[in-house]
Amino acid sequence: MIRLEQTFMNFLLDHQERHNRTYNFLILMDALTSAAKHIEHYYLTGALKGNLGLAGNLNVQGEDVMRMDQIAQEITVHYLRTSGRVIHAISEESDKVIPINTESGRYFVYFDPLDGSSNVPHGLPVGFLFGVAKRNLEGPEDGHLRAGRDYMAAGMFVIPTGTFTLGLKDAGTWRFHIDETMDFVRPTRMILPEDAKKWELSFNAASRYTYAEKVQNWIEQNEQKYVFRYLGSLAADFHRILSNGGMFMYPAIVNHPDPKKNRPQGKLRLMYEAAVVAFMCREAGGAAVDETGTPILDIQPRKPHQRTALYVGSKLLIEDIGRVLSG
Ligand code: AFP
Repeated sequence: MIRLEQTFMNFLLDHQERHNRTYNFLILMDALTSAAKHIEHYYLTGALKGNLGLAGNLNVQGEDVMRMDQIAQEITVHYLRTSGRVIHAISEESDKVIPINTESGRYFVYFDPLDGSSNVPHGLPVGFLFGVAKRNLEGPEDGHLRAGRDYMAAGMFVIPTGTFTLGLKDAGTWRFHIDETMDFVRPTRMILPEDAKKWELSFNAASRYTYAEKVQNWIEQNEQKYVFRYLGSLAADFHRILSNGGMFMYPAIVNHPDPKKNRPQGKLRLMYEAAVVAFMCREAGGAAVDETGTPILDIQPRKPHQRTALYVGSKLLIEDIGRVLSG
């Protein structure tokens, strides 16, 4: 007997019906999964087609744009537009807020279509991360800069591994795998394991002496209890933490020998990186804080590309580091 699985769309349909919701979110998710499959296809054949190199320009953050970043951006905006459900989008690849269906759109989408660019030339895992918030349907629009606690869903595709993880507000975090027909299937509820045996720490170890002293001390006192893993691609590193437990961190850089390289605000972007993983983590029983110990999901963004430090993972570890950070 072959084993056939429930599809993502079927799972979501069931979810929407159980909660008496419209099908609009389903249409949006169809657009996002279609975009991810399309990007995955380009990524898999990228080395052959010369798509894994630089595009020759800088992005809004002043970083080199890869050819794949542009392809992923074009694909995602196309699918969001044709869904007819998105009012505005914020993307790491676009300086300005992207107007999509400004009259009839219903959702705000915050995304990074290809995060982890140092992995691109090697064809190794990158992430397509996104958060979704709903527009105010009654009365005037109340703005597109939403805190993570106001997201209704947040998810990530780890490309090109065929895995998709989605957090649904008050309904858990679920993982899906791509099947032979390119459908995402087999909903599996993700709960961070309480047993610390497999817990991992994930951070850029080469940067540890640039962190605040209290963070360095915490690492020194705790690192030997855990396994260390780091890929340099948030989606891929967080994917492991969700399965095994532990903590991913990208602390503020405050002690760099070259002060110009300090990043007191952190490196990661709040709206389409930190809040996305923080949302999935909360729905899986975990937590996330910034450099002051403030919950990531409570931070009200003041601008689209705002940065933050990030500590995300198993609740006990986040509470522990949170005490150190806020102390
Ligand atoms: P890039 O896309 O510039 O490689 O950044 C990826 C990222 O935003 C995130 O996915 C990683 O966790 C983190 O930065 C890696 O940063 P370091 O290279 O400084 O470790």
